[in-house]
Order: sequence, then structure tokens, then C-alpha cells
Amino acid sequence: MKNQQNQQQESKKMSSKIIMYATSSCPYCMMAKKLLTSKGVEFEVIDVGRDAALWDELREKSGGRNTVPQIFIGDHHVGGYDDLSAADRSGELDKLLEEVK
Ligand SMILES: N[C@@H](CCC(=O)N[C@@H](CS)C(=O)NCC(=O)O)C(=O)O
Repeated sequence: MKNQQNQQQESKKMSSKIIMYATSSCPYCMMAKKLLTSKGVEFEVIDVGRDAALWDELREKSGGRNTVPQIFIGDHHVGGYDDLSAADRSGELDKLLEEVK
């Protein structure tokens, strides 16, 4: 059952252009969701919860980061909420989002 869920997440993940690893109780994740939502884009949230395999995946994909959120736009690893917010202020976020439209 767990494998099936992971496979479903895996196949969804491969088709999504914007992915956020998150937990449901994380305030930074909520702020990141709010910012992306304000941009009018769709994104997939992978709730890592206490799933050790998903945390391993998050660390591997983000070069060893150990916090949520971790946000990916296309092949680009944006980082956490601070990084997303900085990218928004610099204008880079809009460019990245344009590339995956
Ligand atoms: N500067 C980071 C802070 C992220 C952060 O501290 N996230 C917390 C949850 S809100 C976290 O992942 N803590 C480690 C853990 O839950 O294991 C960002 O902007 O994303």
C-alpha cells in the first residue's frame, strides 16, 4: 500500500512543473503556498510528514537541505521560503514561472 502511494506520488511528481516538499504544520510552507498561489500557478505539494523515505528524497534533491519547504520550479531548485521570497523580490521568480508555463 505504501509502495503504491509512493509510486503515485512519484508519477505525479514527474508530471508536475512546480513541486513543494512540505509538512502540514509548517508556517514557512504556508507562506510559500500563499506566495505561489498569489502568482496564479498550480503546484504540487508533497507532504513529507514523518516519512523517512520522502525526507531522504528531499535531502537528496536539494543538496542536503533538511528543512521544509523545499521548492522546485522545473529543474531549478529554488530552496526554502526565504529563497522563494528573495527570488520574488529580485524578479527571478516570475522568470522561472514563465519558463514552466
Ligand atoms: N529559512 C527556512 C526555514 C524553514 C524551516 O525552519 N522549516 C521548519 C518547519 S516550519 C523545518 O523544516 N524544521 C525542521 C524539521 O521540521 O525537521 C525557509 O525559509 O524555508
